[in-house]
Amino acid sequence: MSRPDTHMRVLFLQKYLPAEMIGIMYLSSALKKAGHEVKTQFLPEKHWLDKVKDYKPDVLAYSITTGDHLYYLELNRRVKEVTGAYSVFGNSHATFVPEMIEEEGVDAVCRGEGEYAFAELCTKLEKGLLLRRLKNFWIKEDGKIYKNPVRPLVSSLEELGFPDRSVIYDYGECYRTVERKIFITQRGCPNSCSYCFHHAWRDKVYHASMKQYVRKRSVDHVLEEIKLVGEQYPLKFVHFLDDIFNIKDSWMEEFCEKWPREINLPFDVILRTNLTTEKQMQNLKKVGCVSARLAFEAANDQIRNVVYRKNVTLDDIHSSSRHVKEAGIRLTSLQLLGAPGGTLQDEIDTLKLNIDCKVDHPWVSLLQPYAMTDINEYTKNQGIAVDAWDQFPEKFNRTTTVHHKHRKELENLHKLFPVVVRFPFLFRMVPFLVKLHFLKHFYLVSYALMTEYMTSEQNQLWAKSTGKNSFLSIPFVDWVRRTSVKIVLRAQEVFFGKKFRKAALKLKMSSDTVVHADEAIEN
Ligand code: B12
Repeated sequence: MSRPDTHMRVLFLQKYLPAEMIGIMYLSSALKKAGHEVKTQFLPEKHWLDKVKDYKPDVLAYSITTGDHLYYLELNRRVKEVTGAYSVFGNSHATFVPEMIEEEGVDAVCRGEGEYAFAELCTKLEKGLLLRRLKNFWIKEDGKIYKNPVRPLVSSLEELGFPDRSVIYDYGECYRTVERKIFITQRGCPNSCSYCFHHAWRDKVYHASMKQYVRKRSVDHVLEEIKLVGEQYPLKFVHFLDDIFNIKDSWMEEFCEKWPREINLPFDVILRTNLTTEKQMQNLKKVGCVSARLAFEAANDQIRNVVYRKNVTLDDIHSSSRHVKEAGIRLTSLQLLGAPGGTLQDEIDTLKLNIDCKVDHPWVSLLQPYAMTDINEYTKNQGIAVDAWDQFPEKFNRTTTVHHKHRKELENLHKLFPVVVRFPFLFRMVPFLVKLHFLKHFYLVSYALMTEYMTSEQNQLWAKSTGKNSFLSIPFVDWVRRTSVKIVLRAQEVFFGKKFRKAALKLKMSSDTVVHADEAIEN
């Protein structure tokens, strides 16, 4: 398999997603530093298998989340058959369900952070050394499975250098050409929300302290990366995808002081409600923040703080929303419907909370109790969770894998949610409307159209902030254009197969300003 005079050729096989993959970029950077060659093959793409064969990879790499793991396992079997290469899986699903090592075709499963682990694996493979004691890996060798502990977390993110964007941008044209790019300034989170991966990653995989787990890059390091990316690629809008951008007040102050001088581009952020202050919002607005996301999750205190362990008050939600709105920043909220033990009225209260907070763009998900999270144990103990990860949907915003008495009403409410936030006069009818199950397709269409319209509003904001506002960015015009193109592409996809999927994604990349958004009509 390995050529005597050379390094390993690593090939990431990756589905097109609505945003570029920072994890793969970091891995590529570490692999290249260790002397290996790295490439990404995006899917679906014409003649992709021929391209894979031409590259002659030594190592096949997959970055997988729960819901798309079956797709990648099947893909790997197919590619392994024709290349005979060594296969390595990483990311959340691999970390939390390492038992996937038992699957046919899987050679190694990486748990946790992969930079040093993956580079070491490739170097050992190249030298023909034993792999069985390699930290972070559950690994097959000589017909046996070895389960190794993780190495310590990376202590300073800066020692990793910048993520290697070329590994994505060179092979995924739509990621390179889009002028809105993702940046991540930290790893870890000090909170223990029961539905999120952080507490499981921190306490159950790493057994790490808060200090070890929560790491933030310096403002200068972040700004330097953005500057470099701007020199090499089209960049007009910065999308900070940190789980909590305002985690450290002093960092925020330094950021707001340096940003206009050094970068001066519009950007958006995700904030935590109980850390969001009026002063912060005024400062963020001044330096170019146009949109902010706040996670509400649920209006009911018991659900939000006991079941979800969010640890924020209703007052925090109201005041942070007010600060965002008063600063003139577009407010997006996130909620997680379908909490175990919640009643339909609890969900309706969350809808009301969004109306009261005058949310511009509500994002609504249905709870998925992912592996190793505490909410998973909770739902399992109550006997209301599905027990097989293979039943998880690829996206968390359509159906729930938790059983509820009022499941159908819940799914209707999910579809009505953005419509009612926008047209609050409908609110009083909601308890009645959710029971009209024969209207569920109508609700789905209204949901799709409403979320598309909200995305068009977001697009206009983006166009205005980057000086590209025109007749075409008027929300109604953008909405008609994108919706009709999507309908045509969707129809072509249904009738002529997957080859139109890439065109649909390209449209999404070029016109949406949001990621993690409900993929409306494309679903
Ligand atoms: C950006 C992001 C996205 C982006 C890009 C996703 C991507 N694949 O990179 C978009 C918007 C497309 C997205 C979509 C979704 N996401 Co998302 N996303 C994130 C987010 C906020 C940051 C990811 C990131 O870049 N982290 C920084 C990098 C450096 O870390 P990393 O990606 O974990 O990679 C490291 C390790 O995991 C490992 N590693 C990763 N891949 C590999 C591969 C190999 C071979 C090896 C050896 C190691 C390795 O090494 C990397 C470097 O240390 C995370 C939450 C978070 N804070 O991490 C959620 C998260 C990954 N998303 C999540 C979910 C649920 C989704 C969706 C299902 C949501 C939906 N639409 O319904 C989809 C699924 C899409 C998909 N198929 O991947 C969950 C996954 C839970 C799970 N158990 O699987 C997370 C953990 C959020 C959460 N709070 O629970 N997401």
